[in-house]
Amino acid sequence: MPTKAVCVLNGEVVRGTLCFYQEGPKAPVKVTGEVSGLGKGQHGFHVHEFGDNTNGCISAGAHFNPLGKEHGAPNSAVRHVGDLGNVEAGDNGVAKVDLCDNIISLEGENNIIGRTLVVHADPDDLGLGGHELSKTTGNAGARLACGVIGIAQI
Ligand SMILES: [Cu+2]
Ligand SMILES: [Zn+2]
Repeated sequence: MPTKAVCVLNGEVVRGTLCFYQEGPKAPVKVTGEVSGLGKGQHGFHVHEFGDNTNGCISAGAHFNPLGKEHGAPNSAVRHVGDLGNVEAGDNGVAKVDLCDNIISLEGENNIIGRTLVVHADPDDLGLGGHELSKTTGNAGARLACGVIGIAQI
């Protein structure tokens, strides 16, 4: 059975809606949608551990990392489950998202439903920046907007 999930990102300026679609248990998850209100360029894009926005995006905790790995690029063998890399905004501040990921899932151990999607102020260096935060957060800076990933209507 295919599964669908949705996330509405809410920040002071940054907004967005993302859809998640998975054909079956072992299939990749397709992520599509749009984020607006961004500065031009790349912005870190991750699933964080908790679906908790009590004190804003900071309550979402660290990157979703059930296997205790280091931070990395989406296509790296070493990555957090929640590491989706970057989204890139154009001159108009809008990032179109259209990616497919083999690690996140909408069921099982890597299930992201009920966790928080975060868009950051800065680019995610994908673990390669040599900064003290590169191996934990990609040094992606402040959390501009976030939203809990929930089960979508069919
Ligand atoms: Cu993040
Ligand atoms: Zn990470």
